[in-house]
Amino acid sequence: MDKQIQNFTWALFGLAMAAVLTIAAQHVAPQLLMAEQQPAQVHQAQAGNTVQVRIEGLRFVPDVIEAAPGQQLDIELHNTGDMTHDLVLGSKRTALLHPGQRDHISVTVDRSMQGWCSLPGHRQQGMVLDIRMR
Ligand SMILES: [Cu+2]
Repeated sequence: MDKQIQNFTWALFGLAMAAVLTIAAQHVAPQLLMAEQQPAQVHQAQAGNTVQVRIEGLRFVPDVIEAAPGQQLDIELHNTGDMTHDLVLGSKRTALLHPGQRDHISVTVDRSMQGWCSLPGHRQQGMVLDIRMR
């Protein structure tokens, strides 16, 4: 083979390998993160009290809130991470929160439901908040 064509072929091969590794890393990394995830932190919501929820990395803490059916849930969300996040819960959603920002939402819960962060990929990487009935 001509030397130039050979070099070009190797360069193409290198690019293809880099692309494959990049795609593989994007698909495998979230699973590795999930595997290392800490156990759920459960909070018992009491009527009339605001539940303080922090964002740490790609996680809501607590990430499980137990409430009574029909209870009004007041959530104060504090983004302590270093990326922008929000929380979608039922028909409500917080503002997009930059690092350090807070917002408050109130939702009346009558069934178990799941909230999540709407930023691309965050929900898929486990950024969810489970509301359970007790
Ligand atoms: Cu997020």
